[in-house]
Amino acid sequence: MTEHAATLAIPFVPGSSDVLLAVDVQNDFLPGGRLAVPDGHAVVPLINRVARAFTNVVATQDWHPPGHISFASTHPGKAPFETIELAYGKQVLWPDHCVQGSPGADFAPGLAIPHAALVLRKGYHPQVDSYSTFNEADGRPTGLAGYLRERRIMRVVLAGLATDFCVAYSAVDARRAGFDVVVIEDACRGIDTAGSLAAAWAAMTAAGVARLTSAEIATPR
Ligand code: VGL
Ligand code: ZN
Repeated sequence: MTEHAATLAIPFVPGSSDVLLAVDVQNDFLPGGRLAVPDGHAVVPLINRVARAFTNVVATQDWHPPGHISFASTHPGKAPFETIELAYGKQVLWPDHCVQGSPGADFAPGLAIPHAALVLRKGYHPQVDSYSTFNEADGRPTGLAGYLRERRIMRVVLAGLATDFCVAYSAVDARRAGFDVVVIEDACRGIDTAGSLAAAWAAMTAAGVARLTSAEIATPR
């Protein structure tokens, strides 16, 4: 899939057919968390600021049961950041993170998007991971595309953690689902394991994902 991203008018003024998708801004992905994304806390004030320009905001949470298949601790002899082959393909193994109901799964305390109308949780099937907020690793839909279509949303604007996993997979799947897609690049941070960050940007570019910086988004006074 090679498509050219639409040229965006700057300043970018979010409208009623745009949604901001705030991806996995959770304690475990912040410095000090169990799967800390370097500089992950830096996205919080940027997301808070740009979110004020959006009437439609959806927040996502990585939401794993204890003993989830993506946890290295579930696989004897395996260490975090090793990979294994599962029925649905390659799986990176992670430290235990974002366990359902644990403090690490909570939103970052500074995240201020009270107008988020939907909190979408994913990764809750014990045997299936889900980086993408649209489709789990085995392809089954989360329901987000249907929700957005019913709300007459045409364009998905993403920010959050981590650039190379949940943001990138969500952005590419949003394109596949037929949405226009924009990533706010300075409002994301990556994990970057085994070249994942460069691969993610290449996949997003090939899928026709556009990029903006947070300063290019018109924010209300
Ligand atoms: C994520 C690795 C494992 C993410 C979630 O939110 O990007 N990355 N689970
Ligand atoms: Zn996860």
